[in-house]
Amino acid sequence: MSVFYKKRFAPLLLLACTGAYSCSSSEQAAEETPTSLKEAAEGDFYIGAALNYDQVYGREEEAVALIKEEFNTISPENMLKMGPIHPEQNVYNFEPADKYVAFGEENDMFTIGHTLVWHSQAPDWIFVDKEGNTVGRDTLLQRMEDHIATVAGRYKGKIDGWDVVNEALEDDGSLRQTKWLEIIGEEYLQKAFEFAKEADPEAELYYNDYSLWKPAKREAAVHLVKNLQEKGIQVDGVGMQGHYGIDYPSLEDIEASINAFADLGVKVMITELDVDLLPNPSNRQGADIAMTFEPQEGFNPYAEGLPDSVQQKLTRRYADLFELFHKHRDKISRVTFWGVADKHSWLNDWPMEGRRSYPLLFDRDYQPKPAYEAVMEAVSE
Ligand code: 9MR
Repeated sequence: MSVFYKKRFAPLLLLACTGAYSCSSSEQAAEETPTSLKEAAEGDFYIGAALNYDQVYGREEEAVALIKEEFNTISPENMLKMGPIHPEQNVYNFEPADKYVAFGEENDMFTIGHTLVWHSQAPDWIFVDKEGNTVGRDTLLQRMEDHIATVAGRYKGKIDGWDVVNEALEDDGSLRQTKWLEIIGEEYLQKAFEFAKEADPEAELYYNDYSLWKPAKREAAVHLVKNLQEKGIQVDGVGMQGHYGIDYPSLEDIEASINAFADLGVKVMITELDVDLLPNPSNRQGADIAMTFEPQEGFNPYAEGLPDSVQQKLTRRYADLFELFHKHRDKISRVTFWGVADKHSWLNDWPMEGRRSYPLLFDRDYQPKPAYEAVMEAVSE
């Protein structure tokens, strides 16, 4: 019996097994069959999704129902980033973030904060003075501290884990040349973690990045975390953003990184998971949002729907990924999808606008895809 079949019919069997009726062993087995992703992975890792504005405002009922049913951890896709929440020096836009955090609390979910320090979506004001000149090191450190104290402080005890620093590395393993690095120097990494610890001593603190399966980037992330640990800085986990393709990266590369980060004694998390199966306009891999392309003919091949053969490839890919995650369930604390249903995925517009993308487990009508079933099977083993 397929998992999806059992998911739909388990409640009926459960009903039939109560009262005067006794159950056969297959009926009993169906009773124990998990009926959601979170239930299937219970005891192994949390399973989550990133929420968008409509979802936290309750404007997308079908998605909200799925989130409550399937997931036990949530991430904010955009509302806690520095630009949206702190658009001007003395202006904070807390409302969407408050709603997000309240949703997590009401539904008893492991609630993630994303993200305190990132080069992208940092508001322009933060790096310049009133005359538009680049600020000095002390000023930027002060602003960073104020931001972290205000935002992480506001959600103290409510946000369970923070992506403290996001995407500080280039794919070749060098430190990304950002304003944070340019103005403060390498110490900005340490400071971000220190300020976060001060703002909420109980929250878990993470380093989060994409393409951490690449050997050079893996080594660099290990070095980065080790460096912080040697300075006595608390780092609780590494988030491996899972912006993967249908045929890259290899499972071996992902596995090597899971092992390398676990060897540091920190939690490993698969964050931002989605599988892109649309044609690749360049050789790009990863999630550098600055890398975009003008729409071109031939690059939106599944505008009318996904052929069965491609659906099957996606299903196989998800099965392979989750078999790997299941194998390493002693190291992995959380797997979070970057979105709920295909409809709203950022991959409909990146790296090329207006495409029809199919990267998640739920289709545009919020129905589970065959890949959902494959994931249920893989984590239920
Ligand atoms: O999914 C997010 C998209 O809606 C935003 O426009 C974009 C720019 O802020 O960020 C996307 O999320 C990114 C995440 O915050 C960090 N890793 C890469 C993700 C995909 O770009």
